[in-house]
Amino acid sequence: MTRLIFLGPPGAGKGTQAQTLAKKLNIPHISTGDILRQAMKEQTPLGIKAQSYVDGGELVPDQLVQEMVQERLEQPDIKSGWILDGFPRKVTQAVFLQELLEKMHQHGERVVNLDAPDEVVVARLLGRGRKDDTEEVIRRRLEVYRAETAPLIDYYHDRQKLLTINGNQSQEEVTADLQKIIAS
Ligand code: B4P
Repeated sequence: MTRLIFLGPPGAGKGTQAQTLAKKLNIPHISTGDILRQAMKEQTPLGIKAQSYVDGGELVPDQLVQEMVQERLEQPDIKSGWILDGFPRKVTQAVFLQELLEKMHQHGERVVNLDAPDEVVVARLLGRGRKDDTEEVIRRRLEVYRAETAPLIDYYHDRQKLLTINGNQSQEEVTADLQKIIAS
């Protein structure tokens, strides 16, 4: 049973790899960024509340994201495994997730830390050009990553759940490393 969390700075390849792997393993890819972007596009109450945070490169408040993730993890398709991409992004979210997974008997997850240097991720994101991919917003997302998300590396390392992969390789090389590490 594959239950994976993807961690890493913006642009490290979380979304890219999570999507590829989920397809290969035929399990759901749950991306909080994608769910938020869809909600913003449809102008749902969640999307309206989230918009200014995402546009500014800030994290959306925990309660909104946590409710969204809980709702998604309560769908029947997660029984065969899942990949969480972009959640948790803070220690408070990680604690919430751990309690939720234990309650749902869905624990045993592993955490993939996908890393790449700042210059590489900035160049990738500028090349993609999403609305929140301007240089100023990318710099803010990196600051938020270092302050809020990077502490999760120690958090999961201490719990013996952490696997680290070099994201500064071609997409195919990263996928190959991922498949090796998951199989081991
Ligand atoms: P996300 O959608 O999660 O965006 P991201 O961190 O920028 O990474 P993404 O997964 O999209 O990019 P990837 O590295 O795959 O979050 C967006 C916003 O939503 C956040 O800023 C926040 O506001 C909000 N949010 C989401 N989750 C939240 C949470 N839990 N709590 C609070 N707020 C939350 O790819 C980037 C680019 O690199 C692509 O163009 C790709 O093609 C390219 N690329 C990937 N791998 C490559 C490789 N190996 N070589 C070359 N290019 C590569």
